[in-house]
Amino acid sequence: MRNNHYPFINTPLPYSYDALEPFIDEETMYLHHDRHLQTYIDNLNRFLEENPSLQKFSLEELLTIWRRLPCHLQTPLRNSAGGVYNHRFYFDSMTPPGSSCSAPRLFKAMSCQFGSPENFRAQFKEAALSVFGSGYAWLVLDRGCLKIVTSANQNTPFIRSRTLILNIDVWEHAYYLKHYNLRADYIDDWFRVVNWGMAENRYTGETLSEEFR
Ligand code: MN3
Repeated sequence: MRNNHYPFINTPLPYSYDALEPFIDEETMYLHHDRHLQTYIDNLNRFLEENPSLQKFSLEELLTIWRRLPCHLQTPLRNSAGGVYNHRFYFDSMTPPGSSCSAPRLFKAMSCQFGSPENFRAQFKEAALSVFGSGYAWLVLDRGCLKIVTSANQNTPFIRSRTLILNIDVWEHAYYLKHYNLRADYIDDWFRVVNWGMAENRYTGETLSEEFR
């Protein structure tokens, strides 16, 4: 189900709440999707109710136009639209363990860019660990180069020249129930459920339009 315009609804996860066990636990997935993401969706809808001239924009458009709005509207829109986009992207970036397709072209590019997929993994983990407080680590394609970037809070590294390929939510609510304060263990477990097929499609551009739900 695609839902990319006001009024936003919380589309179901593409797998069951317990599908990522034992790496990401059912309760975390339920709370993260049905409570945390729902709150961002509610906040975004409320914001757009109060600002009807913005209702015509898609989620991605909202993430690019916020800078042009009056100051007092920028932060609430950036937080709520970013919270919806980043979470959907995160949930779509995972798949039940053992079910992922391969990503031959992406892995080849990783080997060129980072030396090897293993080096990519180490650098990505380091970046995800380096986020102070709440935020995300991302793998992006920026003008033909794979890059690892981080973002704070619900900011999105969403600019025209970039293709977003993967993200990991490192807010504590993403892992605290199972991994407590051990973010490194959560990152290792996240790597066990990465949807490499989705990442490959994003990298090659095959589902770009589908992403814009
Ligand atoms: Mn979250």
